[in-house]
Amino acid sequence: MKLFGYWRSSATYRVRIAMALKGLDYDYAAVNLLKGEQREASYGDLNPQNLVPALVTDDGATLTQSLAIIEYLEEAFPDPSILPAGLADRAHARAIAAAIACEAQPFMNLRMQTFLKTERAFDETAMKDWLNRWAGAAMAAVEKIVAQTGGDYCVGDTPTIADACLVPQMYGAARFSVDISAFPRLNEIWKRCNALEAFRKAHPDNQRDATQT
Ligand SMILES: N[C@@H](CCC(=O)N[C@@H](CS)C(=O)NCC(=O)O)C(=O)O
Repeated sequence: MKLFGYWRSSATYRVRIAMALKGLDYDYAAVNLLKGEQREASYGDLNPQNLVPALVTDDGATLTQSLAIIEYLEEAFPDPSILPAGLADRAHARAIAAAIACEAQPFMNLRMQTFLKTERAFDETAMKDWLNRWAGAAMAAVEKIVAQTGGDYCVGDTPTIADACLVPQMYGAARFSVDISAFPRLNEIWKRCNALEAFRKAHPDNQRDATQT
């Protein structure tokens, strides 16, 4: 398999965590978002949305959207599973993943921030307010959900797709000055995940394009 991504991309980071939890090897192609390589025609052929990640499977299929890629990995390589055992818990884990991927992360996206800064004259303070208002609110809801579903991790006591989404979200939120101190349960789980080898391996700083800015 070949993963197209960027070291700091939280959506790519999710897929790297899922791959690492499942012990999967893959080739990696760095797409430098700051240089706009996601908008080059060759990459657009792979992902018409011009977003990372994309995964080319061993069968030659090109997959996009991190949650769809993670679900593919779960079905293609079910052991170890990154979904909880119970049906309701599986839905909880998917709901947390979706709350982060659909309702929190999009506000932190490069193209969104570039638009606000360059076309709407947002300064650092306005940007911080925007991110806290929208991404922060979505994360506050996840903090409440996890208070009901969580054990050591977001759902129960084993890392799942929910943790694969939470950890990159916390990393990005901290980077963009979202007040993550308001989320004690999420911080606790983030810290616990970061102590695991799979999460260490998937961390942005440990990618070979980590110096690209
Ligand atoms: N919903 C998509 C989001 C993908 C996404 O937003 N990728 C960002 C990096 S995290 C990207 O490629 N941004 C490029 C840009 O904004 O131009 C997924 O989960 O894969």
